[in-house]
Amino acid sequence: MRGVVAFVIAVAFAGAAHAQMPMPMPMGDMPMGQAPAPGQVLGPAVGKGEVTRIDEATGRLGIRHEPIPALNMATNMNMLFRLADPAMLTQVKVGDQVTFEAQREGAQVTIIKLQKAAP
Ligand SMILES: [Cu+2]
Repeated sequence: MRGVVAFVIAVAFAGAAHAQMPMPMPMGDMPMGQAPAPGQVLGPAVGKGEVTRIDEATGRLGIRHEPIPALNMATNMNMLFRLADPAMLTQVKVGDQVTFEAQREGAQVTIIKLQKAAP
């Protein structure tokens, strides 16, 4: 397994070097912006955006959201959020406009309140 992982990383770096471009930022556990210091929690803060993904396997919700400076996310981005309550996954569908409250601890951003935006 280690060998496979090393191989995949080597190929990814080779590809990036060849293209003379940085590796693309993976969606999910690595939201852009500086993470708070260990143990420090940012927020909760209000955000809004559009649901892009319902990930039942991991219990996460993909949202393309507007900037949330209080959570060190200063640009629009499409990312996966943890959910304080897994039942939130069943309350929305892809394409819904939502508002939410989220807090950030390290790289993890967790939605603690989720609401469909008024049409
Ligand atoms: Cu974000």
